[in-house]
Amino acid sequence: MKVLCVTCLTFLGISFGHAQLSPPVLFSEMNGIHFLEDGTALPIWGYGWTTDGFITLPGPLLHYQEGDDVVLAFHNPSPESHTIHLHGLDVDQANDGVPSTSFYVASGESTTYEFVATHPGTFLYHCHVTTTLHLTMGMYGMVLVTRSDGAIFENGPVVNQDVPLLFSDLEMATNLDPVGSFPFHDMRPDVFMVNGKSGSQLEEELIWTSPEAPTALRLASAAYSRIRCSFPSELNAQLWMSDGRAVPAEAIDSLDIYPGERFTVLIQPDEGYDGGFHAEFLHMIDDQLESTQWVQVKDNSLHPSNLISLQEPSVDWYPNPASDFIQTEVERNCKVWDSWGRLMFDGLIGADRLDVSTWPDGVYTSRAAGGKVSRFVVSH
Ligand SMILES: [Cu+2]
Repeated sequence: MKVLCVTCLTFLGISFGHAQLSPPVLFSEMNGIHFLEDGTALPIWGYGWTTDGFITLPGPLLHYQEGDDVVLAFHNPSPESHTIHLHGLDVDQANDGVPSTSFYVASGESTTYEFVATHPGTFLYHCHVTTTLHLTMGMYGMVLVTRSDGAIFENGPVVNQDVPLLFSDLEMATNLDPVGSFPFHDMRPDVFMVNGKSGSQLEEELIWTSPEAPTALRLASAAYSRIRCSFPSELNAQLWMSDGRAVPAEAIDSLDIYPGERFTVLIQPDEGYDGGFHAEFLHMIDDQLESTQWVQVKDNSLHPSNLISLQEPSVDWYPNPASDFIQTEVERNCKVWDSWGRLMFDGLIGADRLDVSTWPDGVYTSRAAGGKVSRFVVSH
């Protein structure tokens, strides 16, 4: 199978024929800026796409399909050595990014990490050079491996969306002075984040759910704290996967996530639900509650742009797979995202077919104005 991550290249208006297909390149830098809730600009190290040109906290989501032959290209123009450790993925030793057993990517060097995405699930990646420091400076992100049929694993439950939630924390003093950082066992994080956001910034991460199909929360922690999620009963939360493998499903009202752990929790609140859940950050040594972050969850019938959402059928695309053009039977407004969650189209589909001839091969997700989700495949 082809690597899906070439989709990001379309945002530069670049389209590649098969012969010229090249993987997108992740790069590392040590001169990034991350804005805290109060507007403070904090220095970070981290990863970004060379096509974007900047690093982010957390690093970009690496999203693959089960079975993909992944080629992850990595360039390190930063002044120090880094790696990409594929945390939890079944990769061979040469590709696992632990420098002592594989290799460093020194300043100015490039490499490719290659592996097969054998198991669907939630994973992490992070730099494995002086790990404690490089990780707390921001060198981490999530890897998500999904299936094209929407099931979270073979014969598992089908979900209508995946919501990555990556927990992390940092200590401002360390980021402001990484060279002079003190013994790490004394470290006391003072910024607590979900997808790099805290407090009011988290309003951007609001989760819209549908009562008709579960939403998969892809939970992972790169934090120094222990994370405790408390799920109200109205969310009907069920634990289905742990560390990239299926576990016997069970209803849960809370979940502890230790550093490096990943879980898949399905939620399916009723129509009209308007709430969310707490994520508490507890210090690993003295168990003190350091911070509580709030993740909002609303039923999509409450969406302001959503008038008769739940009565709207999903968008039926044809032909599917498509190579040149794709269209719908009924004229409707919809949005289309690629597998990286980037908006590919936003508008009215009907008499005018959608030209996908330059879109890279892959699975695309569409959502009608009504909020229903459907998927189609582009294959050339
Ligand atoms: Cu590093």
